[in-house]
Amino acid sequence: MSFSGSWRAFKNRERSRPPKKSAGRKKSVPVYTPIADQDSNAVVSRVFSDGVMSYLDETSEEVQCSYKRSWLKALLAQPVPLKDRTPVSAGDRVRVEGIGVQRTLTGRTDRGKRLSRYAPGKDGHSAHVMACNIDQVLLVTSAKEPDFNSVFVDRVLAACLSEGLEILLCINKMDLHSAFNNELPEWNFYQNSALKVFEVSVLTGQGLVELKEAVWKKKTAVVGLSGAGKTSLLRKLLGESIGRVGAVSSSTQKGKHTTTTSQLYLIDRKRDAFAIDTPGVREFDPVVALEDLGNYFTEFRDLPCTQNGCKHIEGVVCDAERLVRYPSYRKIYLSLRRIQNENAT
Ligand SMILES: Nc1nc2c(ncn2[C@@H]2O[C@H](COP(=O)(O)OP(=O)(O)OP(=O)(O)O)[C@@H](O)[C@H]2O)c(=O)[nH]1
Ligand SMILES: [Mg+2]
Ligand SMILES: [Zn+2]
Repeated sequence: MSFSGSWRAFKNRERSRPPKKSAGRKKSVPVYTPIADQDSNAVVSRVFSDGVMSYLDETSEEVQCSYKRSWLKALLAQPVPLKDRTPVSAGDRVRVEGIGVQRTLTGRTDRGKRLSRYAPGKDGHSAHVMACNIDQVLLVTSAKEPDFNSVFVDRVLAACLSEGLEILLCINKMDLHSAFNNELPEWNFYQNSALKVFEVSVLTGQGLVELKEAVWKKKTAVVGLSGAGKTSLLRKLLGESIGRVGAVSSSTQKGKHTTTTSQLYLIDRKRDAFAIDTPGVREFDPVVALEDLGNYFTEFRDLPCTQNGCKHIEGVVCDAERLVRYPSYRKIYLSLRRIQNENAT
């Protein structure tokens, strides 16, 4: 099967098909069953509108395949609280059948830990699963160009903590950082928390040995704002031939969205280690329950008002307001509340 339009257009095509002659008889809902891990034989490396690229376990060859139609239909018929933007994502364990240009994806295993954000669309928000079956997230920020953004960090942290993912916080472009009057860096809060923080520079090589050690044997998703240097870093860690690197705009100091879709790179042919480069996103709204957001701001947990069920929002003066990350919490809470209200209507 092949379809050259968008994923949404494909779904609509499925819906708008004329009723079959058997209309009137009760329609059976196609049965969807995830495959067992031992029945998978490939890992998805990249997702397109009409199919995927995946690495075959046996040869590590990266091959293109389309979706088996009946499988896709059954998957789409599943009732879920929040739809996924695409049927599979980078890191998914799948079964690929056939050879050459006839290869089809015929099944997907149940997923392990994933990194997701809300993705806006015409019919409300869906879940953009940026990477799945991962152990950890390498959150790449930069000291400058673009400026360090702690709200973005807190958004990704919430997504990781809700999934139980390990977090490596990387501050890249340390060559552009200058500490005036011994001022504490903007990421000082995180250095004093339980997070692993790596100050690095692709340009000078600072901190890269330690970072390589931390990703070498793991399944890692690399995430961050456009232009922070995710692909540049991966090139240093995995080899210069991968991906494309793009300059930061000199007027806005923002990246130009050089990486446009998640791409998995195998580190270990035995499928035990890989890194997924993700596209720099402008917005990152973590897919977490609103009432749980406070749990991911660990310093809020022991506040007396938290113990009394306060969500630190409704205009009542509360203990959380004096905390460093309160403005960040409030921003994320309000954007999630807006999205979840929109999706409910
Ligand atoms: N000064 C300096 N520049 C760097 C460093 N690392 C990366 N850059 C530059 O930053 C720019 C953006 O790098 P990319 O690797 O494309 O950034 P990205 O995070 O992958 O961006 P997207 O793919 O758009 O999400 C390029 O011009 C890099 O050369 C660094 O350590 N220091
Ligand atoms: Mg990139
Ligand atoms: Zn409170």
